[in-house]
Amino acid sequence: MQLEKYQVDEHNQSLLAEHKRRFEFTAHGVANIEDVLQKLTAFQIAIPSWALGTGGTRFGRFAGAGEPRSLEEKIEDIGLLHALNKSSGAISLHIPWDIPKNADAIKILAAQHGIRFDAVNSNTFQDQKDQKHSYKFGSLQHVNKAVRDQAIEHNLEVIHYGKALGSDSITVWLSDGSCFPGQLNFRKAFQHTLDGLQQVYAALPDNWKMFVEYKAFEPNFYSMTVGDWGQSLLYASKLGPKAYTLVDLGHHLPNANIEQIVSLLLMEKKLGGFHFNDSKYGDDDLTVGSIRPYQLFLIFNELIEGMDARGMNHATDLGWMIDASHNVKDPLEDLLQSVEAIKLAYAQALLVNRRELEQAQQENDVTRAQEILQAAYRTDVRPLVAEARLRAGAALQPLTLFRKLKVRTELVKERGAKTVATGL
Ligand code: RM4
Ligand code: MN
Ligand code: MN
Repeated sequence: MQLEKYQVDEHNQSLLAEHKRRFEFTAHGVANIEDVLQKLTAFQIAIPSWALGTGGTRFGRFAGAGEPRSLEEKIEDIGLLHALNKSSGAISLHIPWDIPKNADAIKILAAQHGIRFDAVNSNTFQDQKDQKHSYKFGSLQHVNKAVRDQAIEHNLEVIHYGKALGSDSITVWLSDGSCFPGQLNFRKAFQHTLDGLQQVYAALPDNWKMFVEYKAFEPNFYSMTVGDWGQSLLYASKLGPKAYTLVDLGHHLPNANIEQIVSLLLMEKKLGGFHFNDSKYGDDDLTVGSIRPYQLFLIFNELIEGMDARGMNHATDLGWMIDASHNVKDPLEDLLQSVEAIKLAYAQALLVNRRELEQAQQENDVTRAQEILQAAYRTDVRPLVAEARLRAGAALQPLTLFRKLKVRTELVKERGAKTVATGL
């Protein structure tokens, strides 16, 4: 299914008068409105290839209908999202769930939808059919060199696929760790992992980055070999300037101060990218902004502060990706909601009066500091994000239009009701 421009235009026309009223009301109070709108338009969020189908838990998976059956159909799905919001102009591939068999054809298809290739992801947390050695007891950390070599080889293959598609980064998330005390020699596990990552790092093309993603627990429940930002930073520092820490919002212990982590990583020039999602308990992979929108705003507040301090480009200097799982909602609707939540938090953070905040901090005026942050957070920025979309040729209300055009029904007609996408 392809969205036609006239469909977006008709939708926008019907909402335009009301939108203008609301936009002018909010814009009135924003001194640098054009700058804010331009930044919002430039900000793109990569969609993970593994999140276009219905996800599951270890208890079961309730497949949706009309799920993409191939990488081509996944790209078409992201094309639909991007046509609706002009904010999802990138895809992040997970190998081997989505192997581009004909890279040139895939590249052309993506370009037709205005989509580029973001970080490629390796997978050494599952055993694949015909795989020689098992990852049951880890991959890069493994006591057996043959297993480690196999995992290194896989990462090199992922880089190879990424190169063919014009990607410029690899995300390595390892499920390595241990489930019971005594199972693992922590020091040896770290050294093996470092050695493996060094070999992968050595194969990176000059313009590439490597993102080392950490996670506090699961699937290993006693220790994780890249368990927190300290360990990730240690690897990234030892690896070299092309290696960075990747922050996945769901990968922390409860109540971790993620905004502080972000601020310090940025200061150290070691923050590379983000996996957005939301959670109540752990790696819940829920819709961004559905549980803790204020925390998301505070994270963006530190991102902007830290990036501006270093003169970084908000849109291009870090990797912005969603990493979510859609167990009960339509994946495309869920992704539209997530992208919207990210943009709202970004817009709110752009409204923070930084000069006044700095002054309040200097004067230890704690009350004023809170007022400044919350004044920005409590601004209804939905009309600003909608205006940025309108100017980019997207829909004023992507979700409304998605439902009005019965996109999922169309996809079911094309693909059938019993389709299952690759992924978790
Ligand atoms: C992990 C982690 C990785 C993702 C896999 C599917 O928990 O978040 O980024 O690639 O899940
Ligand atoms: Mn992740
Ligand atoms: Mn995760």
